[in-house]
Order: sequence, then structure tokens, then C-alpha cells
Amino acid sequence: MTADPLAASDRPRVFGAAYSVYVRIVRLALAEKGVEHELVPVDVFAAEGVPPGYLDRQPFGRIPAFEHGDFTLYETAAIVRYIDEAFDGPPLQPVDLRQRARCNQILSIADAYAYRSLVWGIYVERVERPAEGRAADEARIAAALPCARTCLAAMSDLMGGNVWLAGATLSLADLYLAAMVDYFVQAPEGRAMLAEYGRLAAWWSRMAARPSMAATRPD
Ligand SMILES: N[C@@H](CCC(=O)N[C@@H](CS)C(=O)NCC(=O)O)C(=O)O
Repeated sequence: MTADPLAASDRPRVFGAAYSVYVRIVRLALAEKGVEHELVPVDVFAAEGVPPGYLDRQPFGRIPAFEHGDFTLYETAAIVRYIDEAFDGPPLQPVDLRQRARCNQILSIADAYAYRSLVWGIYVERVERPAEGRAADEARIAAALPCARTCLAAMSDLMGGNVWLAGATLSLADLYLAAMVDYFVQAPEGRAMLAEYGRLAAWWSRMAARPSMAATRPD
């Protein structure tokens, strides 16, 4: 937390639910910057549908949405870059041109390929569906596994010998992947696959131990 806490009126508001991968990415960015925020509950999966009025904040009905003073924003990649640039605290985007390009590349891979395969294809089917008393869709899991493997292989290659995914310091790339991997490793297939990628498994041990991960853990 910052030494000089923000006044309640300056405190950013994040609209969404703590269980959401993308809400967590935003909250991780705020936690890593040491910025206090308010989480305003929005349940887009409610039986009655997206709460009335929420589409004014996020017309696609997704979470999160974000507010800082009189400024509102949606789309996680835009929100976390804003957070990084609007607040003091450790920079979350590499200054070096090529490392910054890597960071952006990893964000895109996480958005386009990892979220669907690691979280929906594997975690939701293997862990959440059975917890709800429903059978896992084995065909969906089997179909997601090759893409999950491609994601882990690509992340491991891009990371190379770095301590963090896009270089020597923590970046938005780490926050994106961590929010997804935290679900993925709850499935036995996820745990086993991550263990095959030694560098990434070591990265995950470092990442999982960060206070920001504990501070944003869903109940
Ligand atoms: N492109 C959006 C994606 C956000 C997103 O997909 N959020 C999920 C929760 S993790 C959601 O709202 N899902 C609701 C739905 O699919 O209807 C962003 O980057 O913010």
C-alpha cells in the first residue's frame, strides 16, 4: 500500500467479481502499484442477466469496468496500462522497446488463446462443472489441451532465461498469465502440463508467492 493513501474520492473503482480472471488482472495491477481500490460487485452471470445499467459502463456486458474520478474505462488491457501510467509505484511495462513488445505479445497470447483453453476449456470443465454437480465435458477438455500446450510452450520460449516473463522485472505479462494459471493448475491436467515446462513452473512458484496474489485471491 502507498505511504500516502488515496482519499476515498480518488480511489479507483473496479466493477466486477473477484472470481473473474480479468477483474483479477486489474486488481493485481493496482495491488502491485500499491493503489487501494474499491471492488463494486457486478454479477454478469446472474440468472436474471447482466444487471440493469451495467451496459452503460461496459456495452459488451463483460467484467471488469473501471472508474477513476470522472474517467471511466473498459477493456482490461487498456485499464492496466492506464493504471500503470496514472499511478506511482513500480512500472509494470518494460522501458526497453523490445521487451515492451514482448510484454504486449504475451498479453495478446493470453487474451486470444490462453484464457479460452486454460480457463474455460480445462479448469471450468474439470473443476467447476463437477463442483456444481455436472459432468465434465471430456471432449471439450481434450480439444483444449493442444492449445494449452502451445500456450505454455510459447510462453516458455518467449520468457527464455528471464526471471519474469518479459524481462528482469515484473510486468503486465506476468499478471495476465498468473490470473489464468492460478485456475489452470487446479485441474490435474494443468498441474501436470505446467510441471513439464521447468522455467514456467519456477516462474509460477515466484508469482504465486507474491503478496498481490494473496490480496486478490477469490474466496
Ligand atoms: N475483452 C474483455 C474480456 C473480459 C471478460 O471476458 N470477462 C469475463 C469474466 S473473466 C466476462 O465478463 N464474461 C461474461 C460473459 O462471457 O458473458 C477485457 O479484456 O476486459
